[in-house]
Amino acid sequence: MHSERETSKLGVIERYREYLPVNESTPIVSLGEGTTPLVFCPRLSERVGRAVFVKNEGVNPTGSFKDRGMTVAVSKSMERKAKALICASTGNTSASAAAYAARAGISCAVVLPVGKIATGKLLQAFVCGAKIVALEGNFDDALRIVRELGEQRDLAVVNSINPDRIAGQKTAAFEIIDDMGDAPDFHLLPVGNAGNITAYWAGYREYHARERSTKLPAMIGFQAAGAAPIFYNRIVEKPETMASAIRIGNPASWKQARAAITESHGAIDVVSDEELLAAQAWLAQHEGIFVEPASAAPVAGLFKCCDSKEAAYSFHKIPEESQIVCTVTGHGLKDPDVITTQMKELKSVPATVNDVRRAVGL
Ligand code: AN7
Repeated sequence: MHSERETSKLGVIERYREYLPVNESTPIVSLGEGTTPLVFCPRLSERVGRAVFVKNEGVNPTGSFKDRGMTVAVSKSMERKAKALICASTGNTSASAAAYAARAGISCAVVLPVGKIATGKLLQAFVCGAKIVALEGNFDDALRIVRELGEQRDLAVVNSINPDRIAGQKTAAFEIIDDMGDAPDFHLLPVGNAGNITAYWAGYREYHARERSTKLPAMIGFQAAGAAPIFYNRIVEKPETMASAIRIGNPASWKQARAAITESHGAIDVVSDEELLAAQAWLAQHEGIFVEPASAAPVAGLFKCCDSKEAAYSFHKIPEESQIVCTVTGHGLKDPDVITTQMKELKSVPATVNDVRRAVGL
């Protein structure tokens, strides 16, 4: 049986076709990405004294926001009859590229910094049949090499330097406006290679220009303290953070991120690894949303704005009636090792009601 639509849920290309660089002859490669929940978070809102919503991108088909851009980048690559896909990645891009390549029936190579990819992401690339290259270098080295290979050979580079990726990712801003009826006042998100902050700002501006929203949010990005080139305004040669997704020292969309921050009257700030882990645990325990460490950055950042006078965007600039959206970019299950190290060993109990009652302690 062949149905007109490939999935029961509209993918972002079908939902936002008129805003995307596709035409009749573009073969659509979709896994039903996008249309992710915008979750009002009552306890988070109470803690910071403002209405906070979480845009949960971890529920995309491969568990991260990358799928929005990948459906467009892979569809366009198929239209251009590319021979194969290639990307550098800190993990999520490779998981997404591998899945969409499998869906399209095209081969895919992923170049990854050796030993620095979260387990779940590596498994995803492997199981989808991608050719995995473990590079003796960091993400920035991987991206440099992939760029060169893309120029030399007939390979479609599906990193966010590919404008089709940014075009797809801007649909997240459209969804937020469609759900809320207008843009929020503040939009907080993690920043690594800076493609996503660029894409959101493009999306917000585009909907605003088409009069789908009256407001434009202030864009506030958060980098890991040990990998914060935009915050410190210099390349970081050896970026370090346990949030491996954003372990990036020389972001490709650096200038565009700066423009988004300046034009939106936003800010860029840093959060420490301890703050990331604390925010990850807090969000899981108080709102039931389990995200990977990098994705906890906007929540950690929100707490910093709230609690610290040193924050780049302290709360006196965020009026109490403000609406705040935090994008959480990837699912917590992608990086189980971070949590496993925090877990105590489980002691077993005999299989009797009394033993279980005692162990439950309720
Ligand atoms: C969970 O997969 O760069 O600022 O190669 O996986 O758009 O780079 C991932 C980045 C945030 C940062 N959160 O987004 C890759 C990669 C998660 C991520 C980011 C990434 P950008």
